[in-house]
Amino acid sequence: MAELDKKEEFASELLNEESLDNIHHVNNPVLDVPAVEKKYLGKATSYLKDGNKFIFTDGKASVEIKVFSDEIIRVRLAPQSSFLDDFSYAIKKDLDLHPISFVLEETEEAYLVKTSVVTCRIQKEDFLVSFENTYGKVINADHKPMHWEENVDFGGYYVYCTKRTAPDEAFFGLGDKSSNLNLRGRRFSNWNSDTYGFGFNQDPLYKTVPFYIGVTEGDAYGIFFDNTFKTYFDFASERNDRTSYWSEGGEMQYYYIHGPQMMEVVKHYHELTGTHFMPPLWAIGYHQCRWSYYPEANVREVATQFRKRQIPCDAIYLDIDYMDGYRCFTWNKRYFPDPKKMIADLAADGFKTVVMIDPGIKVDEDYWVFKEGKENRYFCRRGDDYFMEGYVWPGRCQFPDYTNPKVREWWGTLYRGLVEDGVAGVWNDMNEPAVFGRGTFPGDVRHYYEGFRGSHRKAHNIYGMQMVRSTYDGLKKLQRNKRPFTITRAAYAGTQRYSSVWTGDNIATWEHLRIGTLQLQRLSVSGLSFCGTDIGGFTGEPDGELYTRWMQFGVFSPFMRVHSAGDTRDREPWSFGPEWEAICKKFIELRYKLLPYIYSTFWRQHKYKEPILRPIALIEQHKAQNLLREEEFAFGHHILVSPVLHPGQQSKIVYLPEGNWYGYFDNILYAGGTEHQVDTPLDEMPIFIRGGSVIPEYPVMQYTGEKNIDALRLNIYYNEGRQDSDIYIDHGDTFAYEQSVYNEKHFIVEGKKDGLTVTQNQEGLYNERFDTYKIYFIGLPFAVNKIEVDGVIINTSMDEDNSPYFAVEKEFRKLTIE
Ligand code: MIG
Repeated sequence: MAELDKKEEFASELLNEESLDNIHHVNNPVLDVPAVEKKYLGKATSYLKDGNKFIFTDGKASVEIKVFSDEIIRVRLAPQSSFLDDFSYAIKKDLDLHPISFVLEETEEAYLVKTSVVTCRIQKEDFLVSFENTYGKVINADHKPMHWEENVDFGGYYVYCTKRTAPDEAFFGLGDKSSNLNLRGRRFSNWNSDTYGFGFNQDPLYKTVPFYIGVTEGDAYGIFFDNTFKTYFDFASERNDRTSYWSEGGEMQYYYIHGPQMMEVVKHYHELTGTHFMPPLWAIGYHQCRWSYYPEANVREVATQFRKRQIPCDAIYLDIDYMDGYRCFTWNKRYFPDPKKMIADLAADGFKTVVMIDPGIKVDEDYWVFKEGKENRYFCRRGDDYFMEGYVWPGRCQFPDYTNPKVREWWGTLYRGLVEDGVAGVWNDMNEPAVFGRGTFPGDVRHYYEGFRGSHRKAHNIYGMQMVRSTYDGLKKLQRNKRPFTITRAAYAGTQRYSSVWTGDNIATWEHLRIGTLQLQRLSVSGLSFCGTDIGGFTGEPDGELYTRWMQFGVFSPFMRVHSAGDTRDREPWSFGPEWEAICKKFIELRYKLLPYIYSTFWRQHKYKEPILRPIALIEQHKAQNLLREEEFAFGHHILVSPVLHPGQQSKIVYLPEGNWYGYFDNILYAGGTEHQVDTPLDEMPIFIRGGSVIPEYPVMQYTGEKNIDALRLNIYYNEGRQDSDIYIDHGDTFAYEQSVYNEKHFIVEGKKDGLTVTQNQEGLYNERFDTYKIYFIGLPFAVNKIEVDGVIINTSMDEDNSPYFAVEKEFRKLTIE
């Protein structure tokens, strides 16, 4: 088998190094297999219609075009005309997509599959597939016909698609890549890998999301190449005028997603792959992690310090050392003699406990998890039926086959003890899967793959996703329908339905802070919105300044957690001395003030499929320079930030999208659509609020739910013109929101030179505990004479800080101020 591994390695090296047109690795004598040539589709000669599918053939091979909706069209290729089973782990089960209208037209040269917004053209002569909008503008087109090559070693085909690339075309998405936002000019591969201390442009990393967005001449479209084998993407890197994607197996199967807005493309991608459920409110608070906090006294001390120093924190993590010899679902009783008591005490003090669970199960006949797994044949086996064994933290291990629903069910139940102990969330690591020494499983390992079966070559990239899916399902049952909190390192497209993600073992350097800002923006537009980096850097040691600047970025990371490797200096917010502590505290407090806004932004993600972090390109794709901007980004619709990425930086240039923006700290008004130079003192970062926004704010709390809100503060930023805002509130913990038990408030703010109106309407069945809003107006360009709420004139109130506000009943419909 070692030889086979080597061959595979060699083949992939060749794929990386050789010209795309010369990938005849099968002709290479070292690989010692017969020569096979690339085959291309011939002439499209006839077609069949079957519901919303059309099957075109050249006499030998077939291409299926399926209309999922007016904007989403899937293309599949079957070299011998027999399509593979139509099954995908990425696509959500309860797909609710229907085309409004579609027709097939045939001309002398082409077949045209038309929906109300896009035409898919299949050129008869050469079988080239292209997509054009209703004005006849070609948005995306094959450069060559789809092609393939027989895989003599494993069966099946290497499959290829090559598209034309416009001179101005820019590329976004692809999940977890540590490269510039615009991917043009680079080649990537997808093979989930444990990449400790990865670098800029290192590839592949931990996750696989074979979905990208192209933007040319202001028009955006998406391609989702739903193939779980090792896949490759070349964005005009090898040849300036073409973009290719290919795979080492499986089917050429991709979804074309019509824009023309990038935001629409991302939304449609979410229609296929789902969104993240509403996280429990505590999951978006501040989290403290370390490899590892132990023994118990150490965990308690960290918690005590947070409360003593009045730095908010909602969760503490236990990394692998809490286990007994790294056996999953056990406790090291020497370090944690009474975990239930410890967790209960922490909970009483407002801390949730999150624990790590890895896939490797120690081979140990006295360990019940191993015994159950062995007896029930739950562990993965090699091609010839021997167990898949490999070394990880516990020593010699076997690994559950999470692609089997029975195994997932079993794995889910294993969390019972931890849940009974009071554990609130689970962190799944090493699920690329990672194996010491050899990297991962050999290719011959077999997987059940939902009954469709396959080797590890096919299951590798979805292994981690299925693991965390099983964790999610198990927790959901055990916690009686409370919202689970899960986090995973490995992922495939669609993992957002089960988990949040973090970017793995980064490094405590300024460069890595910058890489993190790129990764999180990219993950967000690739469907994995609930994402974060190890704040401060996992390996290596930050100084106070880097740590603090990273904490500032952390406030605007959807997932906010400090984590670090154990052999490095302490990383608690107070570890760098009082000056840094004060700034970190201020920023963690800011996170807690913004919680209702952040929570509402998660709702916009869950319900309306809008990514949480939004690159400037996503906001304003029509301006060519914006396709290269990557330091500033929006956090939801109303806040724009630009993290400080250099030591000693005194000021930076920030581009603000069109509209008006207010500096968060000084309420200074900035005109959008242009760049501004702004100061960046250490205790501030550039944060801007969109004019016309309604931003809800909570008082600072030490943990979510610490205080009842008796009046909700709303900051309303004046703007001339109209702006919409939403606020989402529920009780923060169950799935009752699926039955409309929530409150969604819509505000419309309309400003004129001498007045402002705010209208509100609400939906949902949840009734919050508070009755009033405390409304603060920011940036009013006129002196207030009169404020009228639903026809009644009201007076100004003064708060403790002597700032004027208006106390308004939460049910108000219309407020005018002049
Ligand atoms: O081989 O559990 O990325 O967050 O602290 C290292 C120990 C295993 C890698 C994870 C990291 C975690 C560490 N893990």
